[in-house]
Amino acid sequence: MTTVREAAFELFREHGMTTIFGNPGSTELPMLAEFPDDFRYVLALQEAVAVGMADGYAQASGLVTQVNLHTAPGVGNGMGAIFNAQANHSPLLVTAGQQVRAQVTMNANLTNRDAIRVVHPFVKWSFEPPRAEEVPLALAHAIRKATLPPRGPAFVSVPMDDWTAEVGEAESKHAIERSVTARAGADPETVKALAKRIAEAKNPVLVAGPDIDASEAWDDAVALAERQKLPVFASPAPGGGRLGFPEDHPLFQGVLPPAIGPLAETLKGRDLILVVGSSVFPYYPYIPGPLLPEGALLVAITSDPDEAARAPMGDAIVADVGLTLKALVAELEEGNRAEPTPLPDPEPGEETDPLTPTMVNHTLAGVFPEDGIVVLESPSSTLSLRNQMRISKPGSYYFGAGGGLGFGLAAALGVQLAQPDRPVVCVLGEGSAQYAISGLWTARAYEIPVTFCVLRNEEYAILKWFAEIEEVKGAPGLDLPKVETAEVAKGYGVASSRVSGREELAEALKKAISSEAPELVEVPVTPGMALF
Ligand SMILES: Cc1ncc(C[n+]2csc(CCOP(=O)(O)OP(=O)(O)O)c2C)c(N)n1
Repeated sequence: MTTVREAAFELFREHGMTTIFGNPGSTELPMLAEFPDDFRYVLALQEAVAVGMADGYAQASGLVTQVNLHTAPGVGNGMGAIFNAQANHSPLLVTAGQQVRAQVTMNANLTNRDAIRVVHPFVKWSFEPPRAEEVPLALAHAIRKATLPPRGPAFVSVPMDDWTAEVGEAESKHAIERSVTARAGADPETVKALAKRIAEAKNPVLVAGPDIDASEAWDDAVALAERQKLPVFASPAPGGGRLGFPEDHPLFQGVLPPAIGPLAETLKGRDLILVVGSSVFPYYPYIPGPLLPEGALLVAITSDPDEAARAPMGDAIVADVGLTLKALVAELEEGNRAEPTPLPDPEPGEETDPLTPTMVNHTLAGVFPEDGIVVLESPSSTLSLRNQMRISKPGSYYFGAGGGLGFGLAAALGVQLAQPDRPVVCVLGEGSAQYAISGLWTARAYEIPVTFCVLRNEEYAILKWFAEIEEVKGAPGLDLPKVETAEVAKGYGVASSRVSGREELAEALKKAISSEAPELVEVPVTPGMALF
């Protein structure tokens, strides 16, 4: 006989889930008892940070990742980050403790009274096993749900007295040993038909989305674009949590605007729009217009049946992105279209005092290591960073596709833990940094050597920009004077500096990037949007 806890940890081991993120309470202690030596527990001081770290770790490692939360209030604190993980297609096993079974019906203190419903819209599956013996089976089920396409969070609530219950072989051994694979290619006839459409199109375009990166299919996307001389756009930035195509490639034409009208306008004159690994489209804000330019056909390849079903226009093929790209390349001959004009080199403009966000991103690009990774949450300068840095290696860019702030700082820690040999630079607006600021403590406590670059513009710049678009006048709460992020970092034990001028910034970034400890560099910048 073995206990639920022994069976669960064996199951986690089997799936490589030996890093667990969390914030514990009394209801979670029984799970953590006699914590095995081959596991590591990463403590966050607030649950949104625990979930955000797990999200970054899951995406950057490709492993389903557990985050353990404290019954109802812990789950509540983590909800915004669970929403983000769903948008990021991040495979998470979210677990939460529950009262002992004998006290659930009477709703004793800390009972998660409707545990299954609380997280419901943000997870793929939500469950509380009816018997302690079924906990390993439920965890195995959730792990599979999280990893099957589309990947995303799944939730299990575990009554705290379950962990010491005994389970027999029937409930544990088979659950642990099973494997389920789901990389399914598209129907060969469908691929042939699409290849023919591409070959015959006069002015086709490829839109590369985040799931190309998650499917490790950069080479296939490049092979397709090069073979058919397809101009390539990145899917709109708000939903583009990862990059699907090298942004310094001569065929790369930029990031699509995220609103309906401007997006269709950008693709004007195209007769075939092939969207790969993205929803169609992650629109925001609402700027109406035609969904497609006149005369254009759209075909999306996605592993997410929901993305295929909810798209307002175009055809869709639900299949593994990488396998389908490979199959398409095999069907296509060299195209002889004229290649598009490459994007001009990024221009940072003049050095100002304070620096523009564009100059900050340009300076970062100048000192950025070959194998560096950017985690970005600086809303008003997202496009500027993309343009100035032109990131061109897979697995090198993470951005919260859900739009819930707090992802950036937390996810950077998870990404760094998953990729310990690659330098991680986390670029944050000073407003965004505050949503997960206690993550700085985790960075210091676990010696996670992320470089945080915080842009201080003393405002919620992007909201002022939205206010203009929405014709909102006189809204309060959009200014952010005197948030001393560098000082706050010191309080958490993280070395920090406040710099001004290009040279000082470059030096500080170089030092922080090469340091084996986390460091934070705060740089005052001009207010307003930075689009280039
Ligand atoms: C959890 C959450 N709360 C609020 C928002 C709304 N919001 C979007 S951008 C933004 C301002 C971010 O400020 P900052 O990081 O300083 O970036 P800036 O716009 O100045 O570049 C806010 C509050 C959000 N996206 N997520």
